[in-house]
Amino acid sequence: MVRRAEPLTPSYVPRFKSRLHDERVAAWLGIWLGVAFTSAFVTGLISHFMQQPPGWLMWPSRPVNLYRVTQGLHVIGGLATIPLLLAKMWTVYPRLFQWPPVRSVGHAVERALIFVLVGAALFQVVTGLLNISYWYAFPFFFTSAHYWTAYILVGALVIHVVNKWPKVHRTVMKHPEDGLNRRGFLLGVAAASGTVAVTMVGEAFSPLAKVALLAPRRPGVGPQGVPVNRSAYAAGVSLAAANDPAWRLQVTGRVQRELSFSLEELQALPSHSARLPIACVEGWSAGATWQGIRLRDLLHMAGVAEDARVRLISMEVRGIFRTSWVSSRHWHDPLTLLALSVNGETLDLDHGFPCRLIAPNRPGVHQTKWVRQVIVV
Ligand code: HEM
Ligand SMILES: Nc1nc2c(c(=O)[nH]1)N[C@H]1C(S)=C(S)[C@@H](COP(=O)(O)O)O[C@H]1N2
Ligand SMILES: [Mo]
Repeated sequence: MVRRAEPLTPSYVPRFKSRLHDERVAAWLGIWLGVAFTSAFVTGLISHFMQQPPGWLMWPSRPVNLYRVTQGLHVIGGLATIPLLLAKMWTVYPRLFQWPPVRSVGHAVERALIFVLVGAALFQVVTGLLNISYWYAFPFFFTSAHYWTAYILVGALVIHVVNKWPKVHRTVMKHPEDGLNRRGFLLGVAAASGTVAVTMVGEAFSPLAKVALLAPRRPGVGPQGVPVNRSAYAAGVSLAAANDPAWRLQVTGRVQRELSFSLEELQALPSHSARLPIACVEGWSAGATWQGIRLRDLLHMAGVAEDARVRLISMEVRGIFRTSWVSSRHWHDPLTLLALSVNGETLDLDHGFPCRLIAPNRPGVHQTKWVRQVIVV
């Protein structure tokens, strides 16, 4: 093949001799990152649409662990992507000094999009990492910024993949043999990524909880063996208020008869148990055995339409988690409980005493604690 002569490069443009800055390493890292970002996008959208379902969409309540798996994959997979992203940036950074910087309008656009791609990728992992570390250092609302940047990232990624596909095809698909130091570098990056994954995955997969050194929450660690996300103190719910003899659980709204129960009356109702996880949007999850009243039993006692939606209200006065919606699919599920106890003990105040929702395949933010009112709509 005849190559055009490279244009003369000015002397201030540095030269990079390492073979690790080559196309082949960049292509392999690119493939891995493409898979990782696609998985983050899909699982991220699942999380978004579980929390804000459009009118036509009703999530199934089974399998019970679905959200636990998708959100665990999102957060733990996302963190394992960081070493890949850093390695990729290091491999290709000599291109910043490429001469001439642009060859055509098309090339200029292509390069500009790479800056968008890198910026969006860094933004996603940095905001995600800060969010799960409870370090709200950014002045914007995490969820919206992270959500919209996902589309920018994926848009730029698709264009980038289309542009680079011939190169990937040439360097990766057609050359099965490889140099040792390239392979060693890629193995090292994969090992770094694997280490992050292994030291995180125990936050969702309890057999590995002991090695979850990087995880902010761990199954088994917390009152009654279940981690607590926001304590009663932080939510402004006092033991005195929860223990108040005047406390009632109310079932109101579009019902045939309004109901009101004291704690003793609730305890006297038929009780059921369910083995279900709390699966936090932050990626950690923990299974527990819950005991309490089926929400559907309460709603049938009150007399409601089969397709009614239900809104739960917490004793918590402020805070975005003080209410949540329960779809008809979810309240019909026999595993959906207003739990009074967990792992054989009366709920700890931090787990929502006197009464909290626990339902299958539902983000933790919607497992409302300290429920005091069930409103049928
Ligand atoms: C270190 C990497 C990452 C971490 C730790 C992380 C963390 C999180 C967390 C904690 C949430 C839940 C937000 C909430 O509902 O309150 C979330 C949602 C989401 N993430 Fe990520 N993320 C990471 C990377 C990514 C990447 C690379 C993408 C895009 C390809 C992405 C796209 C999304 C989307 C679309 C949502 C849904 C936002 C919503 O509910 O509106 N994330 N992420
Ligand atoms: N009223 C109320 N309910 C709440 C919360 C809250 O802050 N207030 N936190 C939610 C979140 S984010 C999670 S992950 C689960 C955690 O439940 P746990 O603290 O019992 O593990 O409760 C949910 N229910
Ligand atoms: Mo959560």
